[in-house]
Amino acid sequence: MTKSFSFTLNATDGKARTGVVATPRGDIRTPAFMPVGTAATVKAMMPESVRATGADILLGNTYHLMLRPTAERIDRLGGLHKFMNWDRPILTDSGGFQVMSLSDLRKMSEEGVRFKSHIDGSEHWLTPERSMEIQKLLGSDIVMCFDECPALPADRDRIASSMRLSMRWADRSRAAFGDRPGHALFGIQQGGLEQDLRGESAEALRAIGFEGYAVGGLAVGEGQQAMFGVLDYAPDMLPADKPRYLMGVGKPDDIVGAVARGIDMFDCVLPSRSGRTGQVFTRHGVVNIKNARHQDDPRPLDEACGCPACRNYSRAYLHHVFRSQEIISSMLLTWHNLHYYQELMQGIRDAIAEGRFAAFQDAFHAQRAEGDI
Ligand code: PRF
Ligand code: ZN
Repeated sequence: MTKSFSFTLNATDGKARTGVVATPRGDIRTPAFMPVGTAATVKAMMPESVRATGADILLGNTYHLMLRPTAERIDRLGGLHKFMNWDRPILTDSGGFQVMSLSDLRKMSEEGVRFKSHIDGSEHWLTPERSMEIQKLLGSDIVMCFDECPALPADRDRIASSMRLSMRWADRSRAAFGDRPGHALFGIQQGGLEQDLRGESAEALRAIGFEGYAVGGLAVGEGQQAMFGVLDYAPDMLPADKPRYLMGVGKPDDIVGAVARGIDMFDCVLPSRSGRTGQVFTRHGVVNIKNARHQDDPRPLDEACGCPACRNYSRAYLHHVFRSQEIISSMLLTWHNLHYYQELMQGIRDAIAEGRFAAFQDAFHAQRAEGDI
């Protein structure tokens, strides 16, 4: 018998929750942070290194993989897990959001979206049905509905009609996904910053029924205050017994604030991308390794961090290899950043389990207020 997909809540503290999403490929401890492996790699990291940072699950992208090397090729080669040498769970985004942000010459209709590849200008179609087919060919464990996410600010009519289109696409995604034991389909709530539209969207998704629910359409230019304003009510509109995933978020303080409002899963390019641009996350805030103040500094990036960059190298060395554009710079800084994020998530999970999440939040903000010394 195939092991099934399930979500178990172990503890709550205020609105914050900790639990486990169980899948046939392994457990995902929540609140969870998913490193982004867009093109079948978490850039600058071996999969075993990503695992060593504490990641339980990676995110992959329909949009990028359908264009190169194509979903059919990955399927012929045994699926995405084998292709990229990651045997734990993979969540794939459905492509709609990336088409909007990356492709050229998009044409939207009820049926789906036609677009030109940002790589070679070739023409492609994505529909809810094709997105489900691609995510199946990839072998994704958690499949996302095909949706549309308008950039903010947008007027209310545009937000409403886009949300309603996404809900019709959610219905088509559910039908096309079919019956796949051990695999999950997540719905995506839209509705911008409008409480009633968020409610209408949640209602539509609950009527269809999903294994998990994402809050989409945030972190698209509205700012943290407005995002938290929506998160004050949006997670409560989604079923309490299913995982809730905030897509594309975020900075460490976004994550802490979203967990406090009832979110269980996150993904963001920030730790990996910043690793390649010299931005380093520490418990005292962001450090830019490019800064000349590091060039003679024999201390590690973060005394308290157990990652290879902090255990084995000085700030002076990390500064030097960054300035010299050496490949090891991206490797070490990405490792550190992913390690920082996973330690943050572990700290969050422990605090919720022990009923001290409010104190954890206070300590988190106090340490950052000290600044890097
Ligand atoms: N929809 C999808 N992917 C996403 C988003 C969305 O709204 C966001 C919004 N932050 C990031 N990634 N499908
Ligand atoms: Zn480190």
